[in-house]
Amino acid sequence: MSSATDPRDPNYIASANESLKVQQESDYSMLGSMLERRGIDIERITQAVGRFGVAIPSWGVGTGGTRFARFPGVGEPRNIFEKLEDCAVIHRLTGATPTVSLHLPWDYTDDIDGLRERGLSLGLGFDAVNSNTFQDRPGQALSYKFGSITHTDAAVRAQAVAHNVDCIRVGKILGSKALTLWIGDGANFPGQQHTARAFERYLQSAQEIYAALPDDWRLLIEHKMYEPAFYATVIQDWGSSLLAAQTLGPKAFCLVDLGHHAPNVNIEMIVARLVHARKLGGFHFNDSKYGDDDLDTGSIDPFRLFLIFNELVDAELRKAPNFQPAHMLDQSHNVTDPIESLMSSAIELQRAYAQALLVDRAALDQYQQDNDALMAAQTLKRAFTTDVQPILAQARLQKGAAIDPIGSYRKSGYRTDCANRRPASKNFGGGIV
Ligand code: PSV
Ligand code: MN
Repeated sequence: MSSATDPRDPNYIASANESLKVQQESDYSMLGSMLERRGIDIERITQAVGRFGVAIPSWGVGTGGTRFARFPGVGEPRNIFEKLEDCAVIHRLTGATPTVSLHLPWDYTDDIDGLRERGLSLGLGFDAVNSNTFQDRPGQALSYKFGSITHTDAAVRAQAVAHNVDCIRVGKILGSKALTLWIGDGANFPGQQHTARAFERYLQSAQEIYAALPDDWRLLIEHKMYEPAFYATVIQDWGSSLLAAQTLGPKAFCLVDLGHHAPNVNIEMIVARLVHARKLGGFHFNDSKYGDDDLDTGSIDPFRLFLIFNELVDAELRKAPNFQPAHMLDQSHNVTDPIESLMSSAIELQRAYAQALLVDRAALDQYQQDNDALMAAQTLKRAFTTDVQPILAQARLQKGAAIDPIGSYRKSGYRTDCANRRPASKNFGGGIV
């Protein structure tokens, strides 16, 4: 595609910004004056937002599906190199997604060095590597149908452990610093599995994986209440996850995927407790209405997202020990262009972060101290209802990204160009779990 319309080209972005700049500057200065009256320096918030980044899941740039069907999108990436290309578009336009999180074996390539180089040349780094022992690969010796690292058969466990160790090998070459361990192991029927022994087997296998971690790596343990196991999952909630992280040692942390809880669970409370335990390792951000819906972040319940960020900002400001959560998206896009959904989600995270930074924490403390429930709630609402859009756009503008990422992307014609360059493939990797 010509550089004049290539969304990865800084000149294209600069020209797309040209017509929006005057309005942006006026909106930004108006918001700046309003915030000044509240004792807030807008530039400080803009700088913080500019530093916020979230990793793109490599599997997120393809069209997802449900258990019923998948309707492929046009111009989908067919391999990890093409996925990186799409991730670069997202990062250039938003300035908010500097890293990619890989999923193996979906993203296996013989050319890991080449992949690292390609990432570098596109301005992308690599975040946590996700292992996959929840499905079988063609030619695999033993099946994961009845579990992987918690399987009753030691040989299956060894195979699954070896895969995780291989993920560390790949991640080391790429410059990753974490392995995310999510397993689908569990039971569909009461009695199918000895629940205590399954957890003991988990710890035993996880210890072997943990032993292979370099000193500067972290193991991120991801829990999920159900699916694909519909009666009991081995690491079903943050309790099991925390027990495992505490048993394994200082390099093990808990990862919170927003879609992995029972309906109505207070996720911000879980976040606060994990911060307290010094074991909050990171997030898989997405949104949901019913279960693990993997909808775009902030699309269903932006207030919940804000409340999570309220806990994160609180922890950041009081310099909570061991607090360095990894931010990653984990979404499935069935009816939208994945690039647009991922851009929108990255922006929603920055929005929630900016809003949480606006909370008047001194006032909130006092209201809490005085048991003034109404004013405490109002203090949060005041921050949440502030339209921070000009801050988000300004942070992008300052980084050479787009004032209007989705509008600029649409005008560029990138997707049509991909449709021409990437004929439809039936073999796009990535299931929906
Ligand atoms: C499981 O539902 C999950 O959230 C895990 O993070 C997987 O690695 C990912 O989805 C993709 O299937
Ligand atoms: Mn996840």
